[in-house]
Amino acid sequence: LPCRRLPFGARATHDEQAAAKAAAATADSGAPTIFDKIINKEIPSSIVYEDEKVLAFRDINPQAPVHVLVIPKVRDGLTELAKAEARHGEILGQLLYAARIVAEKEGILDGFRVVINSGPSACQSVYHLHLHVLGGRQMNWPPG
Ligand code: TR5
Repeated sequence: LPCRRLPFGARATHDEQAAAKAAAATADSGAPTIFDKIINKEIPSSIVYEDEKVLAFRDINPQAPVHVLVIPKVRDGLTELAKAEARHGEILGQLLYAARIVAEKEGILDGFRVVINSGPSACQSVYHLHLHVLGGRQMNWPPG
């Protein structure tokens, strides 16, 4: 099935569903992504948190009042979570802890969601592993 992407709060119209169907699901090619340019500051982003290993910046198409992406500065084969190996354990833990730091900075420690889309069936669109940190509104379950 095609990956449906809707603006926050919107319901799919017939046209939007048709457009979503027309858009082929992206697959993991291993090519550099737009996130490399964000890491290198070649294109601007709204940085929320940064340390030696991790960068967190606001999603350009927010799905909640708070929507921050947390990424490893070095991709090291982590195009998607499906590609994770035992050697990635340390950076995976650092990313998850950075998500908690972001939630605290954004004032949403009382309730927030961390999402990783892995692969076309999960609507992953950028193949550089990233955690979505979402909050600032009631998050519903199940996700779409
Ligand atoms: O769909 P997945 O889970 O792969 O998440 C990728 C996320 O990257 C989406 O939520 C996009 O909105 C977000 N994204 C894409 C671009 C971008 C961005 N967030 C911040 N800045 C961005 N720039 C400058 N360019 C993008 N193409």
